[in-house]
Amino acid sequence: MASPEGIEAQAKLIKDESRFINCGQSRIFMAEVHTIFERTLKANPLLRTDPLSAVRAGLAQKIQMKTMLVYRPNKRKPRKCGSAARMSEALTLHHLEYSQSFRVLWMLEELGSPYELILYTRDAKTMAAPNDYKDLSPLGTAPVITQGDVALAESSAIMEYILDRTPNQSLRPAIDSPDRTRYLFWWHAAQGSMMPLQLMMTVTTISQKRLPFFMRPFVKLYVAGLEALFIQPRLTRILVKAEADLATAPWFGGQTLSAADFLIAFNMIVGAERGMINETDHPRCMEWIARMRALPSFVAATEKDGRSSMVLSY
Ligand SMILES: N[C@@H](CCC(=O)N[C@@H](CS)C(=O)NCC(=O)O)C(=O)O
Repeated sequence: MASPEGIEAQAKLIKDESRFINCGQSRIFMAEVHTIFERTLKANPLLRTDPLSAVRAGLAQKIQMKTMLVYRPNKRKPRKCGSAARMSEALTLHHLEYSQSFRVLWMLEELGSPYELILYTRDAKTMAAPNDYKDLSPLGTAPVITQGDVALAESSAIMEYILDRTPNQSLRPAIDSPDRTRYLFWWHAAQGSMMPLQLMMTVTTISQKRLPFFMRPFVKLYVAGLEALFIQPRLTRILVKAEADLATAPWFGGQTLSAADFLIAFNMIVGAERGMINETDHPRCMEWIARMRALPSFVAATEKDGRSSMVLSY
């Protein structure tokens, strides 16, 4: 492990040599600097004795530093989605902390294909995405990716877009695969059925907290009724189905890890962290979460995200 002073010096070094990692005028995220250097040092001991000349020689590139990570976006605004991106243009994931863009980051790490990453922090007061993020995203929401002239929002659209452009990936079962129907079900149920219910829970919880105290008892009653009548029974059925399916095959998409697993992982991890999913009622979901978190791609994505959890606390 490098000392804090060493990391500072290395950060400066990277900044000075920014043409190699193409960070322009942006601030480099310290955690990433540390990671990059630990990896670089491991890959080439020359860096220990003569870091400056080693970086100058372009070794940072030689260790396949596929991801450039900057803290603020460049001011360049891509045009809205619609026109075709050239394959040669880099795909950039604009990642908002504690958001659904974590699932895209995670899948990109699993695929191992090159991408650029720009990190954004939420507005400290409203917890919304910052304005420069909202300007970039067609819906003003996270995730959003850009590639050439394309700016694309919606987690599942983004993931399909990436898979369509990744040769030889195995994250979607083939049309004639016995897993295909199950894959399609969970791919759509994650965003079409489960996430809206989770969002309702989030909205009701946050709004109760923000109400004047004298209104809380009435609203609490209303929300309890809404949860009991509508939200909870639907969520329960989804989780019963998830438990049943995970009893027959290890992944949501069937016998092999699929994009459906990366999509629904966000819902499941949020659910587990908020107590909606637990060991007693959902042991198979919990075991699946543990297996997902053990994937090297999760570790890599967490490192790049720089947060201990993808879940927003409120
Ligand atoms: N269905 C959309 C949902 C996007 C969404 O609601 N994103 C949240 C983060 S989890 C967001 O952008 N929040 C910040 C904001 O609305 O300003 C998707 O999957 O992309």
